[in-house]
Amino acid sequence: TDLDSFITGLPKAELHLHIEGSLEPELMFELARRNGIEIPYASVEEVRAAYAFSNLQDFLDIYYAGANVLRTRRDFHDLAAAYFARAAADGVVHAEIMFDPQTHTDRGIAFSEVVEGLLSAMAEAEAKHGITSKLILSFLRHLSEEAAFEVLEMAEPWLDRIEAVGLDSSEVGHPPVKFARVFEEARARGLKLTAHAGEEGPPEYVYQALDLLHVDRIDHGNRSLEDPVLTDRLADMGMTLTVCPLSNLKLCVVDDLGNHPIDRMLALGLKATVNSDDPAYFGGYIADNFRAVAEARGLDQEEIVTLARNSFTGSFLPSDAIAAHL
Ligand code: ES4
Ligand code: ZN
Repeated sequence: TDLDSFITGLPKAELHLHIEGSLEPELMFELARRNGIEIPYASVEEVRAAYAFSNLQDFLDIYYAGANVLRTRRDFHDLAAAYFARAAADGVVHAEIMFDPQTHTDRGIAFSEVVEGLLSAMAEAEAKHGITSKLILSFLRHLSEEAAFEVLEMAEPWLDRIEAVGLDSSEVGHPPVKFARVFEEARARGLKLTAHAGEEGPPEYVYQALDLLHVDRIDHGNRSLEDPVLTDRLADMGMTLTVCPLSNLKLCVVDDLGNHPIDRMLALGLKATVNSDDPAYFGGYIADNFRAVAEARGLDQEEIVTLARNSFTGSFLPSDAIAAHL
């Protein structure tokens, strides 16, 4: 359709993507076979049928189990290569991808295997698809701050190839303040900062991400809208929110895409972007997210263009590269 080709043809940056969340069932089976691992599913259809979630934790349990098939540098390369090919087809020209090292190092996989596999796929994607990319090392917030410090130390030899740190996993009960010191350390090392906040957690967690973590971006941020003072502050400071519509639907952050706040966010002056989060689990890549929300909320071309433009101005690219994309 015209809307499809308009969305796909619009150059976009993806700012909120968990690479482990791009593991499609077909590749999960291939890696299980290659690595001699048993998985609790008989078919791709059975895997997809298991992807019905009523909240974030429901999803996380299945997402961490799925990641068990990822073992070698080649596996991480193949995972990311498949994502980049799919993203390129959707008109993504720049991607800032999160990875969860603790999901792998806690299973005995070396940090070097994970990061070298991802970096080689990133270099290949630039040559093959012209996609530029950056890595965001995300700490698992259900684990301790001490464990996060250990990851940062493990990452030391690669810090020149890691753009930012992030904070993900189970939000409620694990407020940003728990990671204030490790974020301070990351900032001192010149890393950019982002954190999931206000996905399931209250507006208070968004305040903490701003005031205690000093983040450069907020991942999700939906629940900020419950607090008009916070909403005004985010708008005034030009804070980028990396919103993920199909994720919001699948994790019951919104009950229906017809009630998704994406256009209300723009109308309130918030710098919202559209992203895919965990596309293999939530039913779509970035163009699917744009299309779903454009149809459900009746977005006009100007709103769609604003969302795409925000993805570049909200990226961690240097200002000359941002200008070249606008
Ligand atoms: C995640 Cl949607 C979401 N929220 C929090 N943590 C995550 N890790 C992967 N996807
Ligand atoms: Zn996320």
